[in-house]
Amino acid sequence: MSEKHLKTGDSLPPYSGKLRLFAMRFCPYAERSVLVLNAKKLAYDLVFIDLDNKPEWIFSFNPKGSVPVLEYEEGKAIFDSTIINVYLDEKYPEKSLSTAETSWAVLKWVEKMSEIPILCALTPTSAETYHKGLEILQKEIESRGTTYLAGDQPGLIDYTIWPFLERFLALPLLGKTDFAIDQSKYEVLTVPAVKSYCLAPETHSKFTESRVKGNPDYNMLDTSDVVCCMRPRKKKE
Ligand SMILES: N[C@@H](CCC(=O)N[C@@H](CS)C(=O)NCC(=O)O)C(=O)O
Repeated sequence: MSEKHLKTGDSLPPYSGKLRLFAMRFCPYAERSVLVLNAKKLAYDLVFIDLDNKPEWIFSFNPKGSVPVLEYEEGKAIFDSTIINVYLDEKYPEKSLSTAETSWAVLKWVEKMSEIPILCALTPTSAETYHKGLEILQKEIESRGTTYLAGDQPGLIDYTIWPFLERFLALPLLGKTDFAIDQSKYEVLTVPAVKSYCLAPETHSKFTESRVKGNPDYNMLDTSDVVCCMRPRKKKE
């Protein structure tokens, strides 16, 4: 899988017949859908796009030009991570990730937490909201005696919140130690679907720094020695 982000003028890679997800490597919403594709062990192609210089064809899949977008049949696409994930879970029910257990209160908190701008624009108030939400989710898990929000196995709700937890781990590296979370509190870190795509806090902070400077380094994983999923990556020859 190439980590290179396609940009304006680049052509659309040929459709292989598999599901195809258009994403940006550092986008938490796109990550939600990658995690669900992985958890359901579906075959798919992943195409990254440069959000500052978008390839023209992305608008034919999503007029908003945002990611993630799922091309589920050639030329047919849906967008928005929540919609994509519900679609995938219903279309491929073999390993169902939804659960009737999740309470409305938890769903509301997850929604609230997902709206919080992280890394680049976190404020003390939004960090406080996030921590409160995390506490409520943790209490819910404890009161039900399960490992995850969805039960003994992670489900849609866990994959929906995970990308935000992952990014919170990078806060100390960006000088925001007070806002950091205790990762030992949340078991989803040990799940294979998460492990194979998650990025180390160092990687998130490096990308964020480039973004704050106004020049997001979308292709940094293609060219540098940054740590991905705790594994050192080789420099390209
Ligand atoms: N509600 C959407 C949010 C998606 C979103 O905001 N994605 C960002 C990237 S992280 C994006 O594509 N922004 C549009 C842009 O940068 O032009 C979802 O859950 O999929």
